[in-house]
Amino acid sequence: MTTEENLLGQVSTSWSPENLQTLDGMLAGNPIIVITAHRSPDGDAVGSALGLWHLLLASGANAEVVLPDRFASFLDWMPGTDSICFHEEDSRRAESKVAEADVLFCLDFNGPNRAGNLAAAITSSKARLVMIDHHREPDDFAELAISDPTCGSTCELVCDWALASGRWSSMSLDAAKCLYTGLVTDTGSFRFPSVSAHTHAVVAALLHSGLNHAEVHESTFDDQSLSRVQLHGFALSERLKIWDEAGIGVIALDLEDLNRFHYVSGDTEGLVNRILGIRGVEMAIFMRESDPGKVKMSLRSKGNLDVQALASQYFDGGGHTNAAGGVLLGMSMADAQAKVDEALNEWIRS
Ligand SMILES: [Mn+2]
Repeated sequence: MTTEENLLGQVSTSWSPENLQTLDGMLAGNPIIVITAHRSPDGDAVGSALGLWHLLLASGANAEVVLPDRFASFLDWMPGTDSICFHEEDSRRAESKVAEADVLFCLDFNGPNRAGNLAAAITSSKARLVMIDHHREPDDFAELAISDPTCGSTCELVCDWALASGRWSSMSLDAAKCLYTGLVTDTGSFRFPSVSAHTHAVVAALLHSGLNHAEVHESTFDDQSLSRVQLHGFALSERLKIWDEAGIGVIALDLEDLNRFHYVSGDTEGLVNRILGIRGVEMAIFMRESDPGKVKMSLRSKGNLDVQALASQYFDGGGHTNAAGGVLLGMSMADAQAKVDEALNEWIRS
């Protein structure tokens, strides 16, 4: 038995024989395929989109990747990024591609509103929609919805599809690199509870296909600018507030802080996990003023502490039990911090 065959019994149950058959039917007859992912695409969004794209191209499909906006530069190395059409750079072209698609893959998001400015094009597209995602509480918008909130990454679900549909032989080195990137970034380098034996088995299968995982890790994590590293140092030493009793750590960076360290998109990635790494901290919150009057939030937690519930109740957000995001609109950083203090006090009391 090959490694791939050994894995087949463990693929996400979302890939039922019926779902596999439905997707096979959708892909028959050389349709125009467009692959998209959520706005502010992260490693899993870009990785799953490009990974699926490479897999489909290898079997001769007519496929393109269209994303709402750019991703952080630490993902620029991924094979295929030059071919992506970005809505924020050419909205007309992006919208017409989505409109003319026969099959539209929606990866790593579970409702059109998560696709930013592409949302309207997705909703009005004549394409048959396929959602592949692992966030909780999906909207009912896709003809075929593969939703597995127990799975650590969308890339794992795409790997499962390659295994279960018999397309693993199309797994090129480029596809493997992209999919591994999502597997490693969305699991905090395989540390979150969502990581399973199957996750590691999928990685083993990628390694059997020739993947150099160390190279992916270096390209993704060991290529940071000095100013980014210094921004992290500043944030941790000057902007971290610890709620000792509650085991909560909060970092807030305003535009002035960010400008001082020549902030570019992606520079604060990972900072929230540094907070969570502090002894006694069970919940980490990172706040960043992205525009005047707009504060973006990242939340992380240990164990069963549910930051998704906190984010959806107070910060107009959502995500997973241990990793969530949110946003506060129409307030200064000082107001946003007051709002967070108030929410946390209420949360602790409840
Ligand atoms: Mn994801």
